[in-house]
Amino acid sequence: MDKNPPKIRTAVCADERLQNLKNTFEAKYGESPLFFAYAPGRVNLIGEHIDYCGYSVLPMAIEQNILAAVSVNNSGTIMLSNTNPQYKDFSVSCSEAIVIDRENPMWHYYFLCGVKGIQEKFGITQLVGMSCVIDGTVPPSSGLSSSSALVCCAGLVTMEANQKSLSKTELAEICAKCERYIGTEGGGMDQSISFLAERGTAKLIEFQPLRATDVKLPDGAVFVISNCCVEMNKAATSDYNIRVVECRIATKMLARARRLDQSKLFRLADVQTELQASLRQMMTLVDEVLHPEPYSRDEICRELEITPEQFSTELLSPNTQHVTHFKLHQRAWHVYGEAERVLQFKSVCESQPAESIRLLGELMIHSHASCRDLYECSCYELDRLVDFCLKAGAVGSRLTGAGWGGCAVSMVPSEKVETFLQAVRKSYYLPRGLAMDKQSLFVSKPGGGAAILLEE
Ligand code: ADP
Ligand code: NG1
Repeated sequence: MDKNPPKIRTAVCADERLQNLKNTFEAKYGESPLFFAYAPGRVNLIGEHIDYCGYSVLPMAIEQNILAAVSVNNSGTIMLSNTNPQYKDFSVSCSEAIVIDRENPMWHYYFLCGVKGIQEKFGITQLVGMSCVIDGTVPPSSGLSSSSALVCCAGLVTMEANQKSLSKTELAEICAKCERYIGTEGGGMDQSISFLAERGTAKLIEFQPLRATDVKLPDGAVFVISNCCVEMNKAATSDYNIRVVECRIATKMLARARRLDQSKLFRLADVQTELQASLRQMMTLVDEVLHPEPYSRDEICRELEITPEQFSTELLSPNTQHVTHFKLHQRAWHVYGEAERVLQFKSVCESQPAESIRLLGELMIHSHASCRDLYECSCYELDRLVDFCLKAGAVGSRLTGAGWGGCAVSMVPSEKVETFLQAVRKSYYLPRGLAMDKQSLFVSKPGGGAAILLEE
């Protein structure tokens, strides 16, 4: 396979959105931008809530992205503005330490996460001043990774403005780490696909070491994204981190039951690696060791032989200190089952049997059921939407991204797309009076990864 990976720097192409952004930039700062940069959102086809457990996921980039126009200035200040008036102007001195307020996850803090990531990577004491205008088309808080697209775009912009150079893999790793400053203990899928995506192909993303492998999707079907229009902001709520914590505790409980050194194991994948077991065997182990009733703090402390203080400081995160009960069996069962479905999905795409589309659809349906019933990361509207998508002709449909709202991704035979879109409009959007624009119901093809655009 002789394939040249796309370059991170490319020439600017004339484009209406870029021109509008350039005009906004000039009106705001009285000068032209030096360069543009963008980072895409993503849709995860399968593999939900398993990246932070160490398991591979299978996303593709979408066309919607975060685009920035940037110039370097001598003001010693980072100035941020946004084409969406909902996101207010912000500026910060380059000589101040970057502080990210987790209690109040405003838009500019996501940008500052990216700045901080690059600053730390290179130990930069004085960042250059930058003037930026941001324009985003990824629907926010909808499971399509608008936040990571913003963090990745900010990381890329900061690297370029400070005349540093990094590979896409390094950028992905830095941005996965620095987005956690906002408080969400994410697993790295979003930043990885935002940088490593290539037009025309979905990717299997593996972690430690980070790798992205092409996955050829079958001909004859397309992926349609539909937004249930319930927004869920991860950083402003604790649901996401509660799941991360439950998986961490389940890891320790399984490790202890098999006499492994629990202090060294943090992710469910670590236990599997130590035991050299199959995913099926791990599910049997979950059944043997964990009970389905929620665990209290006392019970966990007793089983793990740790003090309540150790429990709070070593296992919980700042925004999960209030949680009293933890569902360990359900969460671990979902993770191992979903990890297996990712491998099956990839294997069907590789071997492309006659029944590929039906098989992939079934995996998506099982994935959604597991997210809904075991991981409890769906919501009423999203479940309704998934049901309507299946009734409208999708062979598979499931929530995508963190969940608790946001988008579903459906696999639809190509010849049924038009009737599918009509039926979903009629059954979900019209009765609820919801807008049906490019943000809420659209066909998505695998898009390319983040890039810096320079004028020739
Ligand atoms: P997602 O699932 O889309 O990543 P999150 O709730 O994690 O959702 O992040 C959404 C947050 O990202 C928004 O509340 C906002 O702070 C930021 N964000 C998203 N899109 C933009 C944008 N176009 N401009 C500025 N900030 C944005
Ligand atoms: P979104 O959908 O962007 O909120 C989140 C995490 C991912 C992954 C998915 C669930 C971040 C930045 N992203 O994605 O790492 O765990 O949920 O599969 O935390």
